Amino acid sequence: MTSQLARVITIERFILDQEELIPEATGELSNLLYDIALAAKIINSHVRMAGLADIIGSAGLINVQGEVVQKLDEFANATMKHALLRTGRVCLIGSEEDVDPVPTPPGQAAGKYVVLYDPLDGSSNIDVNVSIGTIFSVHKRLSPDGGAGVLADCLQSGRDQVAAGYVLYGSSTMMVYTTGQGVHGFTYDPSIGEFLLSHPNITTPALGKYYSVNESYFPRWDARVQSLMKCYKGLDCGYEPKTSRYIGSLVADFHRNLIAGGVFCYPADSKSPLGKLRLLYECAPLAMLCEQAGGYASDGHGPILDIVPTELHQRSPLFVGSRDDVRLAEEMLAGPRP
Ligand code: P6P
Repeated sequence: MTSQLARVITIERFILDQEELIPEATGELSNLLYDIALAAKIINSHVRMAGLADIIGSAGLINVQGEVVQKLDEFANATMKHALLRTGRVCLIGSEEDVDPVPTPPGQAAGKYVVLYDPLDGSSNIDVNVSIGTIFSVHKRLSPDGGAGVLADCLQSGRDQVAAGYVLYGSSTMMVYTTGQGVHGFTYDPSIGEFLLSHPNITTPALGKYYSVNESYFPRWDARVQSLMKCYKGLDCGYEPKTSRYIGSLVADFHRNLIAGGVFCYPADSKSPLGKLRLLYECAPLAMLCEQAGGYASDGHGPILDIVPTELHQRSPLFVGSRDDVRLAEEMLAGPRP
């Protein structure tokens, strides 16, 4: 039994081991990651109950006031805020669910970190029981220590993130994160309420087997994007054909491609000139994770991580995943219009 226990590494233990590798670490980032892991456990418990809410509620088995019937993405947003804004580690959060950044409450100590997140991406998939996810990005504040943070603290390039990660509420619940020392995945064991190390040092193949895109937008794409997708299918350019896999839930599509190799594309199109996905709390954190795993993330012309944002909710086209597959996208989009 002892040997088995010795092999079980909780996310808390792993974060602490990682912290010990950095002499100047104060432990604040470690505690911030614990806070996010706790929020993930709470969100997970409600996501797992979502399908039963009406049944449980109508049976009067639990009080359906407040949380259970509250929209899950609003609940996830409230849970992340509660986990982050009262700890003294964070001075500001930016959420997909809030128009403006949310500072620490008056009288509450403001810390040195800023957290940007999508609390429950793909929440429209909940009703059909498709995997969904939470995505987060962590920066150090630029404004002077002490008071609450300001918008400028959010508008930093992805290259300056100190941590990034996601929680995937899938067939199992996983938390995957990086602090710049590789990408590590943890699977939730509900029997003990812990995230356990299951995927240390994730790396993604240079050439992937999958391509992920919403093919129904083909008529809206620039001709060069149309040509790129034909290449991924193995048509017209001698490229090894890929298998199409598109769940329509960003974290689920990204995670499959990260592990198995592949490229996820959300190009600009005639209706969405900057695509649909948000730079600060979707594209940038996934770009950091992907590059840490040996992949690459581009807006079609250059690294996602080099884009300096000007707005909290700005969008960006996204090509992310296996390095060579994303580089092909840049080559094809740089070429002359066919
Ligand atoms: P489309 C879900 O609504 C989401 O934000 C991402 O999770 C997903 O990758 C994308 O939108 C799907 O968008 O236009 O293909 O439905």
